[in-house]
Amino acid sequence: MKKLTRAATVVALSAAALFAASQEANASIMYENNNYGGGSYGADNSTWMGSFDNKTSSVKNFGYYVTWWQDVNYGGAGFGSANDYSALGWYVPFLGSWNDNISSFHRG
Ligand SMILES: [Ca+2]
Repeated sequence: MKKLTRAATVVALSAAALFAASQEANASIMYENNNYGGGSYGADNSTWMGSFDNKTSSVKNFGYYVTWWQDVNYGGAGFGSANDYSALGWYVPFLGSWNDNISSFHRG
């Protein structure tokens, strides 16, 4: 019984490690609220974010340089950075607010 418990713990830890690795492998994780709150959407690249279109309010990049676009398929105004932004409406003060405006993005 003790052996089984230990095996189950190892499996659970491995699953957690894999999940963490897959999250960090994303170029960007977008959050629907400021300060990385609410629902999230993560990917290296996305030409269209589906139901997350125009919902991003904060973003983490894990050190990757990422370019965001205000329209789908990398269209409209673009902005690139490797920084994290806890409130896009405040920290990217050009071409209007980027809060609730990102429609596509790609690494690089
Ligand atoms: Ca948009």
